[in-house]
Amino acid sequence: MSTATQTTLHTAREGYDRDLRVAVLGVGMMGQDHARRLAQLTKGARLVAVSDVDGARTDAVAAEFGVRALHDPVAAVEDPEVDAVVIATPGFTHEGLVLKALEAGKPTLCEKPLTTSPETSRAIVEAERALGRQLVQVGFMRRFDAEYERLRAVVASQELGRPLFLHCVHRNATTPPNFSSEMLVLDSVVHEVDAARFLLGEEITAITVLRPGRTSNAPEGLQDPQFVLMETESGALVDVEIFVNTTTGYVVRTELVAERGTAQIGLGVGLVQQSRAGWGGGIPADFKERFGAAYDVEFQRWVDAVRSGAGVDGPGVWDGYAAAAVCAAGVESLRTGRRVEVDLGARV
Ligand code: ISE
Repeated sequence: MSTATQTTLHTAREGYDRDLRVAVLGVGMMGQDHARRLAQLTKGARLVAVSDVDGARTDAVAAEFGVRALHDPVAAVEDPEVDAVVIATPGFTHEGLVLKALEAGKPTLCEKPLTTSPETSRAIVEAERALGRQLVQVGFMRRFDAEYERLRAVVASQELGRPLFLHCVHRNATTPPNFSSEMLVLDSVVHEVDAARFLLGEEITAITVLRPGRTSNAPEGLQDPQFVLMETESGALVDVEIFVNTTTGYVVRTELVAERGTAQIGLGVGLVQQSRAGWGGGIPADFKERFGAAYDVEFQRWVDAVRSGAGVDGPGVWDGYAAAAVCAAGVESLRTGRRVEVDLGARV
């Protein structure tokens, strides 16, 4: 590449021929994981700053990676030495930060949820549309998992015929403090919503959330497990067992039932060991372990897309909006016990 070309490739629209300078906003558990990924693994990217409402945590993580500590996340978005941002702050802060990033023309990888309501997510869809180019990718990492990609290819090839059911299992060992019954839908089932849309290539039109008997392992007042039934445009049904205090480990499994066969992912049959103690394998402790490789691929493809000027390579703001709309309907169903229809309105 000539020197003249090199000096022109330095904006989000044109792309970058040098390492992308990335700031991570929010360095709790997930943000720290992403900061490490950017600092140590992702090619073509350089972690340059971190920011968190917790000043001491910002300073500690910044020192660990030898990068700048920026205590104001908005200043981090606007910083001229930051090319792109990863948003891993709590969901309620996403709307303001994503809008700022759009205003500043900064490519953004925003952890799910895009925002906490369909209305605010829709406003972001419209703001990006007004800008005339894609700048925001949403962190639905399962789309980068090899098993999900294979299952999607099976559906797309139509070799098993029309999809009739997706049976999904989503189990966590425990929940963090203050995890509410609504969060089973907003924080956990949201992944199944996006995965179903990704696998089937269609929108969800209605959702019903049922309250089965509670496990005694769940904290007082938490409706755990829940059973979710979603309907799609083509008439396929997606059911989800969401159970987040199993005490055992992290299990995410999906079975497609189609006209001429079935296909399953997430069986977790990695290493099977035999010894005097018996035979068997391990269960991942959490999503960082189960989807670690998917996060790595997600970040690499995002950085490559931003450097090439494409902006995103994966789920965009429409996907974030659709998931927010289905989950809001799910929360309504959880509260009322009724089936709730989802109307996304016209695609913009
Ligand atoms: C968590 O926030 C995640 O995003 C995980 O992928 C999900 O499995 C878990 O249930 C959520 O709490």
